[in-house]
Amino acid sequence: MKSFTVGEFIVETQSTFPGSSGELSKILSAIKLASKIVSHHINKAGLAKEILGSSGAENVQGEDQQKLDVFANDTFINALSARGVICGVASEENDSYIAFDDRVNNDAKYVVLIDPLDGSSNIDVNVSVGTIFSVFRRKSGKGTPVQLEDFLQKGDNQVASGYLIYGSSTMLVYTTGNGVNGFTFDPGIGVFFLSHPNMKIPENGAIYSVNEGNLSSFKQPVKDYITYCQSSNNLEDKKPYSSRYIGSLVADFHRNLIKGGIYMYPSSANAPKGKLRLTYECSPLAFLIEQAGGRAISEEKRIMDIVPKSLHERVPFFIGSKYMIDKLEELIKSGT
Ligand code: AHM
Ligand code: MG
Repeated sequence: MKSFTVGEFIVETQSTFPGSSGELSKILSAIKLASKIVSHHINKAGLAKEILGSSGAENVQGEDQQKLDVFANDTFINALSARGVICGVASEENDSYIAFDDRVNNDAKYVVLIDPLDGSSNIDVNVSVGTIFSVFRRKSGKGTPVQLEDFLQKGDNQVASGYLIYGSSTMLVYTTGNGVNGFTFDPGIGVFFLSHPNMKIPENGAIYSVNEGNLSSFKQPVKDYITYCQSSNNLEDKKPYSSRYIGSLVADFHRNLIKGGIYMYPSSANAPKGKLRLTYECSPLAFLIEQAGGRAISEEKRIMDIVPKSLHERVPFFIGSKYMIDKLEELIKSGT
């Protein structure tokens, strides 16, 4: 079988997008370049003390920014603006969106939303982290300054989404609405190769991923679902599910995508809307999981149906294998 690089794969599949102008390919190419730089930096983190630790600043949500958060944010934004293919970007690390107002960028039709380094508090302990991105067609007219409404679109409007996982190897996993494909980075050659074509999440799984430290303040149906996961009635072999929680969303998601499982970040007393951000984390992963045959909900609603009211809005988040989400939803709907 021919071993495709990301670039070759994009060219090969471009004909499946009617009216394709090559702009989306250039966006993916910018993301690919930035991810190689970030990946290289992350790999050096244990050796270079100037890379590790807090930058001393907080982001808009009052969370401590790591030095690598700032580095990854600048690297992705610079790579995206340099290509002249998007008119603006919104990042989890910035208060507001950035409008690229030079003429070339202003004529572009896409915007990007990005979480440049998710799970960055794990870097100091050598645990996998990730980058999550999503691409939308702008609503405002070409040639005019990008508007907030361009970024506040429901997940169903996504043109592409994906993530980078900086793990035992670095991988790019993305969708443009035609299935999900995964590419593994070969650091010797500096190229991503197609390693996981047409990824599908198993319809059922045996892994649940949730921060159980918050269990006492979850809503009753979620508590009941966790009890169900821990019971001996789940699988044909009558064993409880395994609990696996890294605390790094992309890593937990990636494992469950491959093996089958459910990831949950429910609402709790301290976090009435959960922790994760609809725009930068939940929507892009929801697009991916649906393309891979799974489901993503926020209690009663499908994630992809929710129109964000603000850039940094949080939602309770449940994502994974179809039958596992079905079971959770059944408990939520019956209001146990
Ligand atoms: P971040 O965007 O500030 O990195 O936070 C998101 C991370 C996710 O990667 C992870 O799943 C979650 O926060 C873990 O939160 P908790 O420590 O509350 O379980
Ligand atoms: Mg994040």
